[in-house]
Amino acid sequence: MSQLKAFPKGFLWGGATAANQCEGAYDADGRGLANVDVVPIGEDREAIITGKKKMFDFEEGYFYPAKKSIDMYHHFKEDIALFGEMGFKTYRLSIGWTRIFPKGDELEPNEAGLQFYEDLFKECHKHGIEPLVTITHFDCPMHLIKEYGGWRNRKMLVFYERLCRTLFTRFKGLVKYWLTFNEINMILHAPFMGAGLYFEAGENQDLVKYQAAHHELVASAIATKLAHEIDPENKVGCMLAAGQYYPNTCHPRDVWEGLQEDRENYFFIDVQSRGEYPNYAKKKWEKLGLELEMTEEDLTLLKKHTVDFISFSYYSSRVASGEPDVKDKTQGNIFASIKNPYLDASEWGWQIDPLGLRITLNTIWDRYQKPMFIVENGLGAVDQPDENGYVEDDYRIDYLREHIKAMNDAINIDGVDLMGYTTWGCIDLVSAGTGEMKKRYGFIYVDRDNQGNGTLRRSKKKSFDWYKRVIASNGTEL
Ligand code: P53
Repeated sequence: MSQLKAFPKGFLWGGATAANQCEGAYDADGRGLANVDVVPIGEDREAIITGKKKMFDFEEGYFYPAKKSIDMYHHFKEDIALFGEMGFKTYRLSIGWTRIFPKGDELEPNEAGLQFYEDLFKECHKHGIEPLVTITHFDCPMHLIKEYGGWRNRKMLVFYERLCRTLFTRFKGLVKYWLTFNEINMILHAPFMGAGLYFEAGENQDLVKYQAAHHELVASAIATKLAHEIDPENKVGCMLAAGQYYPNTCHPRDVWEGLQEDRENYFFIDVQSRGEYPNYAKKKWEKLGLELEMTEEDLTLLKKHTVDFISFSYYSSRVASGEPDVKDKTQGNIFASIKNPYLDASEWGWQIDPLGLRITLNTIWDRYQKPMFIVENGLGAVDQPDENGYVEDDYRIDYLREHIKAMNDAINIDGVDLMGYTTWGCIDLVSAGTGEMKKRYGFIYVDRDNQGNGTLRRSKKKSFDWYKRVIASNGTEL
């Protein structure tokens, strides 16, 4: 055990989940179908989440893990009590859009869906936990995809605004931290899962993706505006899938490539945080011959309603090469990256780099000077439970300890402003990338396998008590 300087007073320790990866109950109480429901486990998954293979409904011969997930819809009291026992200060969760608006374009919300989240937020407060709410974590109502083409359509602004107004009004006083879009840059890498985009043959995919991104960015600004109007206490954040690119060598060509790759991700945050499209983006569209549709009013909204804080997920750093023949890519991640020979990797090939987190924190801080929030970090691993469901997950503890130390260095040595830390999948849940249950991140084990077998029983892993002590000591006992 090492002694460290404490984290700032009021630091928001906790854990994170996403609706479709844990709630299950996909058709309960009037919930409508969403893109995240119809992505099956198995070899077609990647083609589906990237918008190459069409899957707009459940089909024979596939298993859809999100239908039931870990059924948190019916277990949330038990689960939140366990988070409370660990001493969580915050719990990041997302709203299932189709629980509130089953089709997406209705004028009136579904009361049962609102009541579910109201009960859930009240349960959080009962345990002294501040909810941190992602408005959309990859989900888009299927009806909006079939009728309007998802985020490619400008009408989405109206539907999203209605969702936000409903949430901010109904949950005023219960929720004050909001994230507009989970991993907004994922639209470029997983366009169907991230934004309900399916591509027709021969279509200019770049144009569709950037037009959809523009709609999301304006929607995010509208949400920020509304959140502040409805309750000045509200704090709104953007959310980036982060991870610094390193050049593969010190060849300037590789450094240049790394800069380009980083910009592809920071592009979104540049807009949400600084309020303007960066020149490099405009030049890129010009070069690709993309003419995006945007109004003066859009640009004013972007300029005026920038975010209060910057949140991001961090699992790994990445490597870029400007040399066309370098193809040694890591696996298991829709973000392309070259292998870094200095790093170990998880069982899914995600490279482990705690110093990369410190580098990423400093880079984002230097770029924006806004408070930051790490809202996802963790190790997806295979766990071996004993007959009581106990797992000795020292590998997970090691991963988290090193990342928490890196955060501590960034705060106490480098002086970045970090509000909080929520580990990903604080309770085991369905993997977004692969659809597996076997890829576990939790402090709490859930008895369920890739095929959907299991009792759903919850049990504490070794990391449960470890994280409890980390929080109780405000990060000094690791
Ligand atoms: P899984 C890829 C790269 C970075 C973040 O991922 C990613 C992904 C998607 O696989 O997504 C985030 O479950 C996302 C979560 C997701 C988590 O990372 O594939 O916000 O929904 O579960 C971990 O191991």
